Amino acid sequence: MAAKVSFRTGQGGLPLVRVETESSTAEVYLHGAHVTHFQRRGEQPILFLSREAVFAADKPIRGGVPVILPWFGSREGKPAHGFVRTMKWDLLEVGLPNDDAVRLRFRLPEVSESPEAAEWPRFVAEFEISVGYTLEMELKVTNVDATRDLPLEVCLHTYFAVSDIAKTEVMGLRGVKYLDSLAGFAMKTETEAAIQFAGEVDRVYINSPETVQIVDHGLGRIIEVAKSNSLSTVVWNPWIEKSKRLTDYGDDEYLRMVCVESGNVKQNQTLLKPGQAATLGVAIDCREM
Ligand code: TA6
Repeated sequence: MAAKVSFRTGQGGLPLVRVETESSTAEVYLHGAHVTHFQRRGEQPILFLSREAVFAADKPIRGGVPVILPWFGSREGKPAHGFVRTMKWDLLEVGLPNDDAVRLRFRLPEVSESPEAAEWPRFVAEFEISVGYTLEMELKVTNVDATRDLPLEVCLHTYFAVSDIAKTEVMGLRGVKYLDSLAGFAMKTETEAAIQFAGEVDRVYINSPETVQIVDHGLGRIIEVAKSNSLSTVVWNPWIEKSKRLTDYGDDEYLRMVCVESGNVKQNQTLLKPGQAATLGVAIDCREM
């Protein structure tokens, strides 16, 4: 079958782009240039989307791939994880390089009406998504301010679907230093070859450029998260108590997801001089065990 791209009205009346290729389907909302769905034909979805996710112009979507910039995490009096994930991005280009791939290129309008954007050095962002047998994403941020340097944290905050968190392991981070968000961002070192989950985990691994694997023993599959120009990896599962506190997230949904996020945050943040750009790439693949 030839690849197909269609434009639809999604949840909350928000516009989305639906992609259908020979091997997969995907959906991307213009709101936040937010990938909410990626699934290979005949397989379980690879991305997790909360059944309680809110689709509204002023709210981030819970699940999929939130695009996080220009800062990561919470900041006093500001929206957590920056302001671009609730902005409407423009779809600039749709490409069909072959029968089994579709390329979408989004651009963030240069200035947002949000007060946070106005005070920030001017920047533009472009987000290219390639949908096929794999899901590949590339986020480019350029400092277009005349004079000011742009302090930049960037992250593709990807929510992955798993069969059962108790049968899930994250591999590839042994020996890597991380900030433990649950211990006041204390610096620790990962000792496990396979990270398992028996409670909330919220860790920012720094200087971690390597590919990370999500081993799903329940589904008998391994999701591979390969990165380019990304030194930070965030691993997060909210577990029970935090799940209950999140209004856009089912109390039991921690059982079927894990976030493995790719970016440059905390000690890996960058400073872009006027005219400089930074590009972050993530490629998501999946194979049977
Ligand atoms: O990436 C981990 C994290 O920073 C967690 O601390 C948790 O806050 C999560 O992001 C979700 O953040 P959000 O603002 O989307 O609710």
